[in-house]
Amino acid sequence: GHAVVTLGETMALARATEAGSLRHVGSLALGVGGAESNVAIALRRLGVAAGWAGRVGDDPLGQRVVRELRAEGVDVLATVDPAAATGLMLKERPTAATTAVYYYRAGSAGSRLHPDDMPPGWIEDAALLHVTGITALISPTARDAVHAAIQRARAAGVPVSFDINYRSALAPPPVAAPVLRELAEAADLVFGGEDELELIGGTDADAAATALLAGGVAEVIVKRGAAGATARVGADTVDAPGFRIDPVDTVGAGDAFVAGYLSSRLAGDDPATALHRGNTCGAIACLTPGDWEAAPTLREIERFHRAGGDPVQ
Ligand code: KDG
Repeated sequence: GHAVVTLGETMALARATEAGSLRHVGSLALGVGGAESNVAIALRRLGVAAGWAGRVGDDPLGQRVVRELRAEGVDVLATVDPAAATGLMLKERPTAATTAVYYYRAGSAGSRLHPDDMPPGWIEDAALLHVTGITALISPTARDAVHAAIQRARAAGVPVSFDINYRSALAPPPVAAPVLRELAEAADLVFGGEDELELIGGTDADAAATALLAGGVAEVIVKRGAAGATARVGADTVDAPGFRIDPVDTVGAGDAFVAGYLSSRLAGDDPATALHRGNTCGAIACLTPGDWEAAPTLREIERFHRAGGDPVQ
């Protein structure tokens, strides 16, 4: 079986190759992206078997999604949905240092994900299920699929990892908060930024983490980007610094962080070691354009640290 299984929407991704408004830029580079498949690919780079389930349209972009994920060694369970097109995401660089994202995914094939898309055994035989809040907010059937996946994992004793991954374009905070909170409460590991934890916890990130831990979540990992990350595990709090880099594209860094952390914990490492790997993967993922292309292998991690990989103190 797979070590890690995940489900979600992977879209075609058209990225502006120069800075400027999409009103004016002349060219786009084509690729694919999706938070869950980004994690699956990043896990594969780290030597962890990973499976991804999702829907694609009966179109060339859907074929591109499937080919790309398979080329990265992800075990792809794709349902080809003839009733809708593969979703699209446009990435703009309004200025050299900023990124903006536009979705063309309403009613997409990926958003038509359904609980029946995952056959018996697919989740039950995994070492871990990873889901995100994105999938829960793209459609009612996709939300059902996430809930069904979590229930099946729990029934089979498979640990569940949940990355809050709030995307404001998908639902306003009052709509998203209860949906994301319910999923977090059902997970064993919860990843989120401070804003995201605050969104689901009502007060501040720390109080939200404390409430999740009191409710039975085993680990809450607070992602702080360049500032590093904190793991709350039981009564322990472990902080780890980020690394000094010149970021080119930060989209997808959180996914690489999650893959780094999970791969390390699945290998039996302690939270401090897992945070160090997660932070390293997140930093390296920012060094080239693309949501997942720069996700590192273990050898690239080693090279990054040998080259100086400077923690931010
Ligand atoms: O985490 C990166 C993702 O946000 C990106 O790859 C696209 O899945 C995506 C989304 O919904 O924004």
